[in-house]
Amino acid sequence: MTKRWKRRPPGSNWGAFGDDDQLGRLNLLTPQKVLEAVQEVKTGRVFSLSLPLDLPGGNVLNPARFAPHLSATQRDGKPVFLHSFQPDHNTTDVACDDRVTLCLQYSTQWDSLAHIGSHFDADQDGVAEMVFYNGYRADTDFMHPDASPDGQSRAKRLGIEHMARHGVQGRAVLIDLRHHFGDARRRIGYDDLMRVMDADDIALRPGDMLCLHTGFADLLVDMQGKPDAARLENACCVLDGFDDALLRWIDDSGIAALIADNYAVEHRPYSFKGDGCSALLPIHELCLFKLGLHLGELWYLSPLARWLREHERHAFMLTAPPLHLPGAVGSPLNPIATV
Ligand code: UVW
Repeated sequence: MTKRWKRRPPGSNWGAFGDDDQLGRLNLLTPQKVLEAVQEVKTGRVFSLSLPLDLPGGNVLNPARFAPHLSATQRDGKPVFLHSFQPDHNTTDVACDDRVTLCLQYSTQWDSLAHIGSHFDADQDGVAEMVFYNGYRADTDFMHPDASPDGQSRAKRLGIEHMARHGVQGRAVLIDLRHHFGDARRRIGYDDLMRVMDADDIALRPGDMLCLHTGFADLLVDMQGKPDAARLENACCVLDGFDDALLRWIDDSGIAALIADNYAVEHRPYSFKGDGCSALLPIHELCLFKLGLHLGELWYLSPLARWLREHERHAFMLTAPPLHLPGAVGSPLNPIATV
């Protein structure tokens, strides 16, 4: 396939991993990185980094996303739940069988590279089109629900299945912003991040996955499914997407994935910058659209952060595959840290 663009966005790496690449920076998760991760396993202890998927609870964080709805499958019009297969024939089996309606980005999640694109003139015809990482286009590479006979939507390219097939395992590093800045809302720019990394003597290597601990998911756990919107809007660290030095650092650091325990990694809602057309979510734009860098959100990092600090460590092995659900633009997951 020849490349899909004539002009790539400034600061993007389109083409760096091949014209047809759909993995982006996950290409940096090589067998070598898995071996490096294994070196970080000293005790064999594991941490589950997922919230229960019915948290945050309600839909105050995002009005379009609802808590999962579980129900039983049906057989002959009856729920298969506490179901006796053949009550008249002296069989002993009792069965439960269920299904779920699940907003894939409701709780602990990966954003695939199909999650956020941009209006950008990649084909240089003078008109901005909807385009995604590596030049994949809305008109040919996505199925809009209005254009599908049964109302389904689908990313025909860049869906979460590429991440699932590659597998997600490697060395990860946790930066404990909560320890340094507490639970009040603070926009973290390059200077803050460098100060914390210096203070905690954190060295990142190319191909590492970076986890930012802010304490936000811990607050959600404390709120027990009844999130306090006013409190959460002003809670915990978020990255400052309008700090150009921070954006440059994210690129230069060579990280393979960027993960946080807060709602969107970066601060939101933003107001427009006021100097022309710009992205509302600049870190999403940089990572998903320009660099092919997957974002993890609402991970539950607090117990791991505590343990790492107690043991004067910051690196661990991370195993974090998404669901293998072809065409999905995001996925819940149960990431595992091994220390
Ligand atoms: C949006 O809400 C657009 O995305 P995310 O969940 O990645 O912040």
